[in-house]
Amino acid sequence: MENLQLRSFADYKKAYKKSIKDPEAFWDEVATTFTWQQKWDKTLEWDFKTPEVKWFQGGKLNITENCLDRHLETLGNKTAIIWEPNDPDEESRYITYRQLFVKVSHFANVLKNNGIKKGDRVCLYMPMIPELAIAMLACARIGAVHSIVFAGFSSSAIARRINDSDCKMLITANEVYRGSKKVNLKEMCDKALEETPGVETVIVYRRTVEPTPMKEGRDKFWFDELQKAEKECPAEVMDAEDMLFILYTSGSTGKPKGMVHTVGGYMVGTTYSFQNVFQLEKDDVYWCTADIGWITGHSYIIYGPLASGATTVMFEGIPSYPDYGRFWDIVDKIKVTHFYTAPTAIRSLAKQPLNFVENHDLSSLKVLGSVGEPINEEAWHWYNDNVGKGNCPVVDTWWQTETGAIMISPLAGITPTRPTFATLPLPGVQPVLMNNEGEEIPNTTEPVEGRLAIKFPWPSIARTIYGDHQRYKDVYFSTFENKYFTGDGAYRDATGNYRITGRVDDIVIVSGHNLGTAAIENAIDEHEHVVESAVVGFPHDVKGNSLYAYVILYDKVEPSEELEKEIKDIVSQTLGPIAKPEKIQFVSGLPKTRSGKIMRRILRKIASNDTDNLGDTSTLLNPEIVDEIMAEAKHD
Ligand code: 6R9
Repeated sequence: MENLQLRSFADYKKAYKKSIKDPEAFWDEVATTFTWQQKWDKTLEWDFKTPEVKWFQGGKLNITENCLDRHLETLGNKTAIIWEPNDPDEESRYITYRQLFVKVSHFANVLKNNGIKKGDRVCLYMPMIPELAIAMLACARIGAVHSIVFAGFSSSAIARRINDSDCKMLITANEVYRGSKKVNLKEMCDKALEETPGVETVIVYRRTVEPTPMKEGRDKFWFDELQKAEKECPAEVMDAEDMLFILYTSGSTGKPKGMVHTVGGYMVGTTYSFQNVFQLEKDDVYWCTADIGWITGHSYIIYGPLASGATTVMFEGIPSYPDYGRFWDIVDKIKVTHFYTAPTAIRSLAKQPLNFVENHDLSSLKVLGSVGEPINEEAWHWYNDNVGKGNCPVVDTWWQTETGAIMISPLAGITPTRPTFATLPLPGVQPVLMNNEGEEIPNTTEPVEGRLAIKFPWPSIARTIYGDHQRYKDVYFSTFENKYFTGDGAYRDATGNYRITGRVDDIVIVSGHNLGTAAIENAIDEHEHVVESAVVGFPHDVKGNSLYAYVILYDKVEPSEELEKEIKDIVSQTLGPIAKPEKIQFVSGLPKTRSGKIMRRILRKIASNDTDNLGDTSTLLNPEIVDEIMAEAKHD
């Protein structure tokens, strides 16, 4: 495997320049370092109007040959995955590249034996155990499309996602450990399966010994199926533009968006960015604490690290169990060199006494990463000073489910860092800031602020929204002509460094989870006593943001604490506990524009207790409502 790593800031600048001048030649050279069964004949075809993006057309490959087979000769005995269980007294698991190759091939035959073929969609609802990695790679091995649903989502969220992409199979575990709790995943699945007629088979991995009710003919145990399956499985020949996976992300209408990633470009983008941002050396131990249910886990626990032949850590538990020193305990125990986590985790750990950090030897650490939301100055310094001891570059990596790979980030040890700045675009990434008139803000040495867009395709961009190409066009390519719109705002300083300021649409990021306010409003509106609701985010010192719901009740219904609880429960059941509003205010009306749109800007300011400058309310249909809402607002 050839190394893709840039080694100096001069290297970076040279590569960046080349990638802009001749993107095709640049990515051609990167892509050549991978294993292809047949070389592509067209590097790029694109049109942001249609929109259509195709990379490496005519190329044939299988991503698992790049993540597994090609390492066997030189890295067969190297540890691919280190698994750390929820309970520190349970044994860790070390899986070498060769063992992983065998397990993936074996399980791929289980999929085949159960009727799964290339192109079929398979839903994975699993805890953070190696079998999740095995199942996803097994899908990729035979060309089936995995759709991983985060194992904290509710049954109706699972059902919606299964039906949206018509999954034929569901893979799950009977139970999952999460801190001191045990959650019954199979029960959640059974409830979801009442509404998913398309699912023919359910494969259940036994994580615990508890008895698990199984439905005859439909449900099968992982272990039993393995007994019946052959061990060897040739990799399916895939076109570069064949689908690799679908991953759902929140949208600003109620329906989640099934982002589609394809094999070739995604592999090239995640691997190139992984190697350059993190700058791993041969024996390093890399740990990304994300859940594989999110894009960060897909790209930077599994595909990027494995395609690079790295040792990647999977952690089943939570940062606070058995105590707030757990992360540092693991770093110390397995000598983690690269640690990648989210600002919300950093903030929650920073609130604890420092001895949780200081009791552990963190001298193995070389690089620290951050992802998921803007990292505030205080959290950045706490991380840098107490975890990195001032010796580890902090890479603040900005990207999205839709971008597949890191887009703006320092390269560790190479790009000068600056607290709260994601700094500079990776080679191949062409960001632009747009003003309120929809024009590009010129690249001068003036500091500027605007909406962040990208003006040229990169290999790992999502190709469409599953089953809804029009929505893909509307959401990402209609705000600015000929540009991909990220939904984020950003500031650019005099030296071209970017700082992401946050979402400018109706997505709120709570503890690193993207939540569409529309989906939460739809859930609240399901309550029989609710007429209408509006949900906004407000700043929270650990979670980044919290949710505030304004709710209008039917006449004659009295607001009560019980009703508040029922509303929270309904959200929890429909979307999962992470979407539960922290505050609910019953109101008699919502501020609306003359065209009937809720003025969220005002509601956001009231929720944030920042009402000195509410802006112009004169265009409202019902300006009097603002004073009423302000008078009864809930502030701590
Ligand atoms: C990878 C991931 C995407 C949204 C994105 C932005 C926010 C992610 C960030 C960041 C500031 C960073 N975001 N990384 N904001 N600095 N380093 O998180 O994907 O779950 O799709 O979220 O997260 O708002 O638009 P996803």
